Amino acid sequence: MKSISNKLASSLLVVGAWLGSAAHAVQDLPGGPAVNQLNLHPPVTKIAEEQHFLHWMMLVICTVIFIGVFAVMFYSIWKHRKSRGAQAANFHESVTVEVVWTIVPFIIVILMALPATKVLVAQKDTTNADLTVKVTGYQWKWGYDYISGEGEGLAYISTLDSSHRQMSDSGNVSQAPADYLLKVDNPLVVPVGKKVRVITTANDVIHAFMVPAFGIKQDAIPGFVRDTWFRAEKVGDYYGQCAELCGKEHAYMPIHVKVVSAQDYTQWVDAEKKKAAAKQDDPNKVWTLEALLPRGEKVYAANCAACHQANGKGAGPIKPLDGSALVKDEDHAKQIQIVLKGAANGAMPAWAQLSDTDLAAVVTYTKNAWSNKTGQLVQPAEIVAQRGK
Ligand code: HEC
Ligand SMILES: [Cu+2]
Repeated sequence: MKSISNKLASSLLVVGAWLGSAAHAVQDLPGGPAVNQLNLHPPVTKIAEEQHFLHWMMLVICTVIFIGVFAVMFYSIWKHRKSRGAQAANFHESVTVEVVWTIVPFIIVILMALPATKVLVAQKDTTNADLTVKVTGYQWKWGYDYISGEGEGLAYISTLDSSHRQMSDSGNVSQAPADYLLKVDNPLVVPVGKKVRVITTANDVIHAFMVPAFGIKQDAIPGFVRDTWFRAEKVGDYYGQCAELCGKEHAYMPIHVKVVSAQDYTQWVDAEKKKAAAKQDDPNKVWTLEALLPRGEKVYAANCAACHQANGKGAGPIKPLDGSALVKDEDHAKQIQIVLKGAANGAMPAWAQLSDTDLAAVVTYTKNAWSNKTGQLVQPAEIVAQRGK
């Protein structure tokens, strides 16, 4: 089956390559999409391998039946045509024919359903996981929380690299790298050979967590939890995307899963734990403007620039922050409330999931960036006070 599928896929690829040869030199991304790719992604889990087998087995069976049925049909039409004086046979009920055309399709269906059911049941078996990660879909980023197993307690947000977003906006993709629009700041890191249970949910609208190389795709629904699992068998980088239309930035919420060796995973967990401890900002800490601004600039680039632009000018219904009376106001409450709760029915999203210090930093940044040189400083304590309101 493998060799048939590979041959078929590669001959289709030749046609694809010929069609696409005029395009500029994009490269394959190992673990992600390939140029002129027609076959499924190379499988990295047993489940994905089984899915490949099912896909090609069904396709071959259906093709054989299709060719067989149509060959008999066209041959009969041609052979028994009127101009040759064909006489229609005149008989009713043939027990033999009826038994045969009931039993043969029944056997075929069973042959297809048995292995498919086996895989389906295996896909749904999320028990005995070594590691459980909760994946939360946000408009438009992913949140990863390590719920149990090694790394328990780690939690972070994964967002598309802002330089890729800018490249997309500019329309100039001649220099696009192989991981164009798939590069994120914080990939999901998991150990090789371990069963990882993924619990999906969402914060706003329905998203879907999909990694083709693992053969997984699971809706992430607000107010519900769903789960799926994978056991990656090869170290490497694997890519996917949100697979449920979730709004205007749907195309910009990629998934990057980094599969590493057990030792590397332990090292990564230790490093992340240390980083998290160091970052554990004290919301009562009193910051200086110089210390808070660079942090605010980073938070702004990662979360706000996609809409408000790096230059703070906004666009269309997205209000400019540069020169905004609200942003420059001495009274910080209104601006903090908009940032915490969103505005215009979510057109301006709520950012309550960011930490107090990150929020204080980004509000402070917008109050001092561009032409807004107000010199105003917002402390994390002010964010804490506004959260309850
Ligand atoms: C998805 C697009 C989007 C993102 C991302 C976004 N905003 Fe907004 N923002 C808007 C829109 C749209 C408005 C206008 C809302 C309205 O009409 O009242 C707005 C308004 C605002 C306002 C009020 C401006 C005024 O003059 O009334 C502030 C302050 C603001 N955003 C801050 C931020 C900050 C800080 C971030 C990042 C943490 C951010 N925004 C991220 C879309 C966005
Ligand atoms: Cu989505």
